[in-house]
Amino acid sequence: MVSAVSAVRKTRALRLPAWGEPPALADVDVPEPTGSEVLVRVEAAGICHSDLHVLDAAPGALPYRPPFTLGHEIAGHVVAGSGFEAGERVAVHGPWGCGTCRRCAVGEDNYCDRRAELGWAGAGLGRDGGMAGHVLVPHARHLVPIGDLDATQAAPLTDAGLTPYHAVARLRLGDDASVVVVGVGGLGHVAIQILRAVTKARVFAVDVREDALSLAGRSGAHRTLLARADTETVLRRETGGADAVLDFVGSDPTLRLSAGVLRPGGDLVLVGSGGGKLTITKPGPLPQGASVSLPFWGGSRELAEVIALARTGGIRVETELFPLADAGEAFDRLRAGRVLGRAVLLPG
Ligand code: FEH
Ligand code: ZN
Ligand code: ZN
Repeated sequence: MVSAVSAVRKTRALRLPAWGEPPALADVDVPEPTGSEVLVRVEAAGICHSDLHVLDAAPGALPYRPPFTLGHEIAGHVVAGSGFEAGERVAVHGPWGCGTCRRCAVGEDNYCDRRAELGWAGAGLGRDGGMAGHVLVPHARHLVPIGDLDATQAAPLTDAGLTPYHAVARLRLGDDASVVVVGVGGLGHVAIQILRAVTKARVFAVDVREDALSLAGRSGAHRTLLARADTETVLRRETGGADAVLDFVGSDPTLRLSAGVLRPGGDLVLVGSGGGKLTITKPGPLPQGASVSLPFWGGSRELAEVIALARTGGIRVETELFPLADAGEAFDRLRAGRVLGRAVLLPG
């Protein structure tokens, strides 16, 4: 007779054991869903620069309480729980808010009004995430059906697709607009595809890496520029002043470049968490009438639109796949800037 103890199934998970410690693989109990929870068998989990920020955080810098499983870019299929049939293939909307405020009520957990009270930001961000064989999702409202979309596409799209999609959705771009994408990494290359899919803008891409600019070209950029001392001059001349600049790096130099190429009345969209600074004064580095926004992730309704766009072939994430057991190598490659597109873990 199988004892009750041995009947508990185990799943392999990449955990943050404590602040400042390296992530470690561990066999943890497969959680049982109760109430509104849904248990998902993870098929793929993307790795994001924000995961590095979590790993590098000093104790107390983030409101999370380790140990917890990492991973906020998740796709797989439902095992059990309320609201979905077992076997249905889903993407997980990674920001998990309070569930009761006006923002969470419409799936905008990314802007939850009570976020400061929660002690977490979502899957793999203070709550157990999806770099594991299974993930327990608090409510079916965080799940988006993906149909036959490959999970190694759906997982990274939950952030590398959703974040640029949400950033672009806020822009009002005329058919003759010029948009500059600064930084062609996991988010930037999808941003280029989204701009080409949903706008008529001319898309200019800037990066410091030749291989990233090749990816930008393959993603549909009309013009790619290797970042140099004259890049601002060249971009100002070729765009006549950019209607929008999406900065996916967010460093001092990229913010200076972004402000410098912006057209009067243009939109500076800061997405990257590079910690760069830009002084907003009048007069100052920004042109008259400029708007600055700091979009964060996106809503679950927008995620459904991203998945629909991917299912029609409108966008496709450049991925490099790693078994979960090789997560350490994947993180090292990302930290060294040697991942083209998005690294995706396969829990197996
Ligand atoms: C997640 C958590 C905290 C900061 C930034 C992020 C992004 O990766 C979400 O797009
Ligand atoms: Zn992320
Ligand atoms: Zn909320």
